[in-house]
Amino acid sequence: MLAFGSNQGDRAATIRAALEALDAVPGIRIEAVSALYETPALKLTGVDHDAPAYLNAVARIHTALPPHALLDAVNEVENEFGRVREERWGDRTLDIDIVDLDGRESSDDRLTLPHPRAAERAFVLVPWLDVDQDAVLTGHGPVAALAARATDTVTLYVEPPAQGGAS
Ligand code: A4P
Ligand code: MG
Repeated sequence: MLAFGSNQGDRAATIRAALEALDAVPGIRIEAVSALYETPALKLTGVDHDAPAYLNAVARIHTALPPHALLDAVNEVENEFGRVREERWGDRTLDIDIVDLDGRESSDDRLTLPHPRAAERAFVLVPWLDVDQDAVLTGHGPVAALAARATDTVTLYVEPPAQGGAS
C-alpha cells in the first residue's frame, strides 16, 4: 500500500499524475485507488490549521520490485513533481510513503516497513479502508479498529468542477 499526500499547488492533479507515473514504471501496477480526503496539516509540533490543508489518498499496488527499488521509484516520482526537501514534515507538493508491503517487517537507514507512523494516522487509515475494508496493519491489527481510534480528522474531498466548458 502506498500513501500520497500533497498540500501545495494543484493537489488533486499532482496525486493523479503521480499515480499515472508510478503505474508506468516497469514492475509497478496500481491496482486500486481510494477517494481523496482533505486533512489538516500535521507538523512535528501538532496539527497546524494555519498551514495549507493536505489531500491524502492511498493506492494498492502490485510490484515485482524489491523494497529498496520501489523506494527509489517512489523517490523519483516525488522529485519529478517538484518535491524539495526542506523542513521535516514541512509543506510539500508530494509525499509518497510505502505504508505496507505484503506484511513485511524490516528496518534499515532508508526504509522502515510497515511505515512507523501509519497506525495512528486517520489520513492513511481511512482511505486504506476504501480499498480494503478488512485490511490488517502488521504489528498493529485491523485497520478499521486503528481508524476508529485515530484522532485526526479527515473529510471526503469532492473536486470542484472544471472551469469554463459549456456556454
Ligand atoms: N523512509 C523510511 N521508511 C519509509 C517508508 N516506509 N516509506 C525514509 C517512505 N519513506 C520511508 O522521508 C524521510 C525518509 O523516510 C526518506 O528519505 C525515506 O528513505 P521524506 O519523505 O524525505 O520526509 P518527510 O515525509 O517529511 O518525513 P517523514 O518522517 O517520512 O514524514 P511522514 O511520516 O511521511 O509525514 N499531514 C497531513 N495532514 N497529511 C500528510 O500526508 N504527511 C507528513 C509527512 C506530515 N504531515 C502530514 C502528512
Ligand atoms: Mg514521508
